[in-house]
Amino acid sequence: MKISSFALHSIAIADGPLRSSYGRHAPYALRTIVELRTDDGITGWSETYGGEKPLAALEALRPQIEGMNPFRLAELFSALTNSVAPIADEVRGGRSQTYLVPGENPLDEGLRTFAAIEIACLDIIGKATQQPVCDVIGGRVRDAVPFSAYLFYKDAGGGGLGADARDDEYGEVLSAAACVREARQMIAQYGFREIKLKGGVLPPDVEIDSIRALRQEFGEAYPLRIDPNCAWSVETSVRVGKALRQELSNGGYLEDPCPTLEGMAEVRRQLLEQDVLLASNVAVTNFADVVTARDTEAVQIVLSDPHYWGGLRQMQHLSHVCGLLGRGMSMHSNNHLGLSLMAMTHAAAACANLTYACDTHYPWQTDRDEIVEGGRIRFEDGSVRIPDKPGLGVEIDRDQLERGKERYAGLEYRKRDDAAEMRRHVDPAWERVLPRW
Ligand code: GKR
Ligand code: MG
Repeated sequence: MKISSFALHSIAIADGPLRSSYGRHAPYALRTIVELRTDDGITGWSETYGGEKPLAALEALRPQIEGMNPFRLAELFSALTNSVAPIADEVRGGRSQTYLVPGENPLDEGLRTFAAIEIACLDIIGKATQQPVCDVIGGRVRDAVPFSAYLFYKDAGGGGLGADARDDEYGEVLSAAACVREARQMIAQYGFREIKLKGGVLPPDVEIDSIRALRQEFGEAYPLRIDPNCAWSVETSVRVGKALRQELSNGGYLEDPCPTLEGMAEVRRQLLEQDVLLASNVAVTNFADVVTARDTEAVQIVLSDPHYWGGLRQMQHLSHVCGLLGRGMSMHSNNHLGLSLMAMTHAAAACANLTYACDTHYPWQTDRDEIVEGGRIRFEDGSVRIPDKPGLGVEIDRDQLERGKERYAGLEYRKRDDAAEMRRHVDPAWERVLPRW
């Protein structure tokens, strides 16, 4: 079997004005859809980061992909991941995503690019062997994968522009009370059983109030996590950790409270008595970081993500390494459609050491943008079930794909820039300062 055609589709999907320490989301998020077709007529799909850079990295692989046997992935993996292009000192020093959004870290560019190809090849292999992807990679350990309610502070607005503007399902969310309302709505619709709040937006005391209000509303049956994406100093992180000691225990955690693994290690040392667990997708982005996280006890829970850890099989290795090193494992997300959701679901289904519900931005996207046939993926009690179908278990609606491409063509930007959005709409002098508090 050979790959006979390789197509890349750049799309834009409406996104609300969600806030984080990076700034504010633009009216559209960018994604790239990879389409591989084999000489015997099987099509495999995947979804990854959007915009010019990820597109160019994938396009550069065309000579290797065309004619490749989709079952033989090891050579491509080595070619893309065994050498790292020269990296600026400030990035190398951190080996992390502190100042960059996931999808932009030059250290894992090869892994991201490989992942997009691997996932589409696994879709082909599943369709060729009539097996779901999670069973192709060694077999599922669960039939359904739990996700968490991913709450964001946000300005009013539902995303999209002009005639394409979307309804604002959740309204403005800039207080503890609004946060509870958002959670109620999201949980009623999807049935999530764990809650994550994206913090680092409002002064820490307001965010402490939000977590307390969520605990009061939902009780201990709903574990809570908060992720300020490095917006706090070590001192503030320790203060918040102490204040939220009870709320963040019993299956919850404090995610990337401050910059760097060294900072996290100090936070954990000072919170030892409170036993607040620390999680990371910013300071821990590769296997070497996991070892340092264990040696220094900086991080107890690693956030995986097939999109930048190198695909589904690397996620399984990570799950094994986390088990060996006594780390828990959860999953990170960025804005995505159903194709990514299914890749995340298959990956998580085949990871024995996944110990927490996965993150997903899926509730922030709408039916109008979904490109999988049949519309939005359904959640049952906060979980996505592995479909009884080969491959990833979804097909692509080509009309919807075309609409996504038209939206992308009409946009002026080709890269995520949350700081620029913040300056445009909230504060003309806004800069990303870490730590801010
Ligand atoms: O969507 O603004 C966002 C998030 O802040 C996202 O970019 C992060 O990558 O969800 C992510 C996280 O957990 O850090
Ligand atoms: Mg995070």
